[in-house]
Amino acid sequence: MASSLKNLSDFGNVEIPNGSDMKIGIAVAQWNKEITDALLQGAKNTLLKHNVKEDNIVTISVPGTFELTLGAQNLLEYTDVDAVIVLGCVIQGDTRHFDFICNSVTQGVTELNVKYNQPVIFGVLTVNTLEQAQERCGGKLGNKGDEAAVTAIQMVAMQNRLRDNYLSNYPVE
Ligand code: DLZ
Repeated sequence: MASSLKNLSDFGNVEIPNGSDMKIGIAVAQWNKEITDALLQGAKNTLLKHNVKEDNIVTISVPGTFELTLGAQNLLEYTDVDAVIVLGCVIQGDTRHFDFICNSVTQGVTELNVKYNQPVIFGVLTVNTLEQAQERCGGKLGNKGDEAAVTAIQMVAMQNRLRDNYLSNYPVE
């Protein structure tokens, strides 16, 4: 589970699909803004690198990671995005806030995937220290925003492939 050996921006030899026809929503939390701004930059750069058009990236901002679930739901409900990426950073403190926020957003995002049958990608750093976050938003362990962007493209491509194959085998009369 630990990512100490994994660089979040290194996808090895995996072939990444072309995102030129994809529309991607991003909900980004304002808490720990220095970190989430860097996650957003990484995600956007990676989407653009894989040919997602700038106009097809819809970004909204929410106060904290707890609000990411509703932000993502609103993107799915009121826009025509193919997938949503949620970006946040929760840093362990002295109280139990960390656990409640992490549990809430993981459960919320999981439920949205199933409820909407659309990819909602988990780009939230859940770390013990600010230094660990800095390492994962463009530092020595890469950028979780990059990983989330590639995952979004892969999941949209997977869904498109299934739909296309199904329709070519079972055309609508
Ligand atoms: C309150 C709070 C705390 C203590 N820590 C964080 C954090 O590390 N990362 C984050 O994204 N948000 C934090 N928040 C704010 C909550 O996510 C939420 O915005 C508030 O509880 C209001 O619902």
